[in-house]
Amino acid sequence: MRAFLGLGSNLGDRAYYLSEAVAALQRPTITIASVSGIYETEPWGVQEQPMYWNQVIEVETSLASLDLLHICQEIEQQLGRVRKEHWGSRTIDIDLLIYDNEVSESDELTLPHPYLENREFVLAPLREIAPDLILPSGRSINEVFGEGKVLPL
Ligand code: PH2
Ligand code: MG
Ligand code: MG
Repeated sequence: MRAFLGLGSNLGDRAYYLSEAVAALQRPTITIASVSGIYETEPWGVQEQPMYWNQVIEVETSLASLDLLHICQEIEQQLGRVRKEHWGSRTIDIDLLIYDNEVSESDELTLPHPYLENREFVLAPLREIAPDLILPSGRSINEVFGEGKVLPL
């Protein structure tokens, strides 16, 4: 299956956490198909926190969506993520944005990611690596712009 993952970091060495997350995702069941550039982005939601660095990657995986989610969560743990405030600062966040055409609303996982089309910090890197993508709303990624300033590094 093809999936897109959103990576974000706004605590500590942001470049280190992003590159460690990409490296840790590489395993027999997950192939990294493309990696966007890094974008410096203003915090979305809770504004009083440091600037984020965000990146989106495309993966090809034999894992079911929940298994992929659990691997993302394990990697967040390994990279020192501490969950405090909702939408608060974090060393690394790995979100499952899109998993094939799967639509789900379980307690654990909502697919596609509920704020995908509102967040420019997700849309800009996604547009870079998947310019032909049709978003869950049925619109082309090239005609949808979210909120928040983003600056390619
Ligand atoms: N993640 C959030 C909340 N706000 N803002 C930016 N710019 N980048 C993020 O990755 C981000 C955010 C919750 O996951
Ligand atoms: Mg997130
Ligand atoms: Mg998350």
